[in-house]
Parts: sequence; C-alpha cells; structure tokens
Amino acid sequence: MMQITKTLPAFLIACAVAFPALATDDDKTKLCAEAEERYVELFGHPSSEEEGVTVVTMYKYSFCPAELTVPLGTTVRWVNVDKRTSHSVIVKDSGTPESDRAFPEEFIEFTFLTDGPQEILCGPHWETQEMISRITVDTVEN
Ligand SMILES: [Cu+2]
Repeated sequence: MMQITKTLPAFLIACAVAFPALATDDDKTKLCAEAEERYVELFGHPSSEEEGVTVVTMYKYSFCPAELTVPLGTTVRWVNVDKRTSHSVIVKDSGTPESDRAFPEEFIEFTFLTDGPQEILCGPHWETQEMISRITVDTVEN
C-alpha cells in the first residue's frame, strides 16, 4: 500500500495564520489536495497521468479544481472519490441532460465541442451545497 503524507507544508499553515481572510480559499486548496490523495489511493497514480482525458475530482460537495480552462475537443472525466455520496454532472448550456449518478469510484465523461465558458453543476448538490464549477473551453483545438 502506498504511503500518503497528510502533513501540509509549514509555509501553507503559516499563510493561513497570517491571512485569516484567505481561510476559505485555503480550505478549498486543502480539500482538493485531499481529493487528489484519495484519487491516488483508489487508482494508484496521480489524476494528471490519465491519458486522453482531463480529470476533475468530485469530493465533499466540491469539484476539484473548481475552475479550469481546456482546449476545444477536450474530454473531461469527473471522478467520484467520495466514500459514500453519489454525484452527477450537468453541463448547463450544452443542451445535454443531466448525467447518471456516479457512485464512489465511478466516473462521468463529457467532450467539449463548443468553445466558451460552461457552468458545471452537480444535480443533487448544486443548490444545497453550491457544488458548482466553471470550465472555459478555448477556441484553439486540442
Ligand atoms: Cu454532488
């Protein structure tokens, strides 16, 4: 079993103490780092090593990263790294319906063929938990 370090670098902790106003952003950063640790635990390699797809994790009512830009034609794979909760994906202005639920360790894929910003919602959690993210699709082809 792979050993995962759960200690934050000291400078991050120092920043959180020095700038309490940034605590929310810092919490998000920590949450997403935790989501990535879960990913490695489950799949044995970093999410960035998946070939042909860009991975977004779904974890504790958040998309990680919450904002990203991808080239036109990119396939995004949303992977549920939670232990119990299921999530779905709605690509708001795509005209496609809500995805099926992805249960823990399952994923949902969508290929972006239209450029511009897209709001991504989790069907059961966008309203109550603000599980929302934004993906901007570049005009430059992948
Ligand atoms: Cu959700």
